[in-house]
Amino acid sequence: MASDISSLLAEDRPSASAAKAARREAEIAAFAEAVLDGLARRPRSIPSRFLYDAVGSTLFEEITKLKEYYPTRTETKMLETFGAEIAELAGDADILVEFGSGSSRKTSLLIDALDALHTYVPIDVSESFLAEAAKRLAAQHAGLTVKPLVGDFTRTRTLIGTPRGEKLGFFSGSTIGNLTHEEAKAFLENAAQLLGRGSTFLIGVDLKKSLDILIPAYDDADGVTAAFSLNLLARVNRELDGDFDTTKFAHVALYNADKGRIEIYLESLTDQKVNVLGRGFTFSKGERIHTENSHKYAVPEFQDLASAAGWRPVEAWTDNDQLFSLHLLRLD
Ligand code: AVJ
Repeated sequence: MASDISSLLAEDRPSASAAKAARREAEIAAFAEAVLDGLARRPRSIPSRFLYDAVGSTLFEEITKLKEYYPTRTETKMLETFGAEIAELAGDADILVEFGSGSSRKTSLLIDALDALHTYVPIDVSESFLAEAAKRLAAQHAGLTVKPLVGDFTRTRTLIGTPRGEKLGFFSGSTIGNLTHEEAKAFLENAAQLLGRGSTFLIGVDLKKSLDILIPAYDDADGVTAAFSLNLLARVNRELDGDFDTTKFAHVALYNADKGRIEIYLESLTDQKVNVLGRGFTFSKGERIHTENSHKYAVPEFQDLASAAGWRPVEAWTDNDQLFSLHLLRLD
């Protein structure tokens, strides 16, 4: 098993570290383009995927432990409760393909429930996260072959190096909520290509609910979510020679009922000018940068979207408080 993940762990190999440096450089260039572009546009926006650098990923881990943030703990509990049922409906899946190597706790619960499983393929852009997750899961599940794939799972077109067999896809945490309906449909179509006919797909999707629950989940009392958002500006300062004063921006989370989504913004608290890579950007007081969407779906709404992308809804589970849903889809 060690040999399966060794390519990721061999950071001392010159070719591996050169490739890693090249990837890091490409990621900074992509960040630069997104920021310069996004700040020049109206309304201003920066894609949410840039929230997850090392600091952002650590802060997101903290978010998942907040009392206000129900999705992670609810979904974990649902995997405990419905694991056996999910495994039964997923047939004898022997390969688990995870989109974004999420919390290994959730993945572990699913792996435990799947008797015939022999291979686990996590796909993630973050090489270090991937190596960590791969190592932990390989250690926890004797006999499981782990074959990590570095890449953007919305763009991954083939599962290189993956053996033949019945595949189960797993996309947890309502990460699909970051995508617009159109993007989510394109993602589901791409996943269908990747997983192939006869495969099944388990997706965690956050439900529409009362704003009394929803808003605090994205604007907690301790300000952890605010710190997570503001880290995007700190990242600009770190990587793009920016001079954002993070005390002069506020985290704003609101629910757009028309679009069925939480929208997150960074709002300028004053008239100010900010420099990024030698370019000046002026903000007037109250002006916002859109940084994230988190779409919420009623069960039939998500089933319609999945069907439009070619997947057949097999089963949908919800928790007793109707906070979160797990959808099992099949590609006939
Ligand atoms: C990682 C996209 C699932 O939308 O709930 C949480 C991101 N942002 N708090 C979500 C997030 C602020 C999270 N997802």
